[in-house]
Amino acid sequence: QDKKKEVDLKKSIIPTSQLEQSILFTKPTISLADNLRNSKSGIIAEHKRRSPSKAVINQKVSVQDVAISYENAGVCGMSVLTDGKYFGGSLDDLLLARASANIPLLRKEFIIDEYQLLEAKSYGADVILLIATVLTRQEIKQLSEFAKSLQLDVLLEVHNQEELEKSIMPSIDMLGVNNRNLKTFEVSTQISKDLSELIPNDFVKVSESGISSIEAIKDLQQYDYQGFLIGENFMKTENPGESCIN
Ligand code: IGP
Repeated sequence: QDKKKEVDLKKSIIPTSQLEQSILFTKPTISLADNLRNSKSGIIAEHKRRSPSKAVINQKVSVQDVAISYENAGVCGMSVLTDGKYFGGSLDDLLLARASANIPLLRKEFIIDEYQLLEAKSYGADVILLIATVLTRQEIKQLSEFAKSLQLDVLLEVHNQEELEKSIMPSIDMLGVNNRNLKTFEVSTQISKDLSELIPNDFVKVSESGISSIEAIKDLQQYDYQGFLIGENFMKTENPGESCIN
């Protein structure tokens, strides 16, 4: 597996002990879950240059400008893609976003190893994403408990009932339903609506992907969603933060 090799390689370049000594490692985190519970809009705005389903979204605007404009727009948090291969992101993007905005930052990555959580923390993340499709229940438990020990919030992403049922545990803060099927790239908010009543109320519910209108958000709010993860719709414009307000 490519990701595994990449993680093993990085472990030998920057050892764990060095990550733990970084200045950001000791910085208190800001809770995205708390922000979403106290917000009306519930927007989590994403920085995304490209994706497997869309070659180029925005290669021009800098991650710093995006972070500043999202913060000014009053979003609850920002998601930063750090995967290079499929999304053209990097950990440097996370660091630059951290230097530019004082809002909760989500490290958007395919996480399979505790090392990536130490990286997330030392590059300034407040929140991490775990994707149920690629993890067993045991792995979800181990990674989420480790994230909580680092004071990171945990957003767990599911796409169907089976993934949801295997993922329910106290170390998860937010449950995200991805409206995009990662295998077929098909997008429909119906999946968020269908799974809503199966998500226990102690989790903050987040609807992810393919959201492009206020109407869609209002509709999902009827199903108890408090968070809305939006990337392409903001990033495809020249000024992502401005499109956030309109
Ligand atoms: C944002 P959109 O359709 O608004 O650009 O989607 C976000 O939900 C999407 O980028 C995403 C994602 C992921 C990317 C959701 N889960 C997992 C990579 C990996």
